[in-house]
Amino acid sequence: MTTQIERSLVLVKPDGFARGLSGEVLRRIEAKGYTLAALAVTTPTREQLAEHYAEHEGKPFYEPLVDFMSSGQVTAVVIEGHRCIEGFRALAGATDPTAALPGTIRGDLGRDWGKKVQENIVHGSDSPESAAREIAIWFPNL
Ligand code: IDP
Ligand code: MG
Repeated sequence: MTTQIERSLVLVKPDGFARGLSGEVLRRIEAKGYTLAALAVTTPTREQLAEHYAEHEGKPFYEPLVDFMSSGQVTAVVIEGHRCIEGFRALAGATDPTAALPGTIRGDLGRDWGKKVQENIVHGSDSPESAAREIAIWFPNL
């Protein structure tokens, strides 16, 4: 019997990419012990983002979120390791960077800029189902 090693989709969002924080995010992922299965720098299309953020369609921050996420380059990463979905969410910290605890990516590196959407450095899948769906969007050939 083979054990399925868990995978998660991580994005260094345009704010993090523009600030040169891709390396710092990758450093924390690798220091935690997860491995990298795929890596790409890309400027997301609105179509890609509509798929990726389908669950948020209709929410007040949805349009600002798509505007923000399509505003520049991102680093897209597939990480691997047992319970890496939960583990990366813990590394990332709370969605609101002001509330995110020091020690987390968002808590250490992010802040509120008074915009309609929280710019919070990273995305991480929140369940195995989301991870499979999101990995297919960003890495269709994986
Ligand atoms: P997550 O990224 O922590 O999983 P989600 O609820 O999936 O958070 O929201 C997706 C993204 O939308 C967040 O990372 C953040 O950039 C933005 N966002 C979520 N909730 C709000 C909000 O209440 N106000 C502004 N932006 C938000
Ligand atoms: Mg989410």
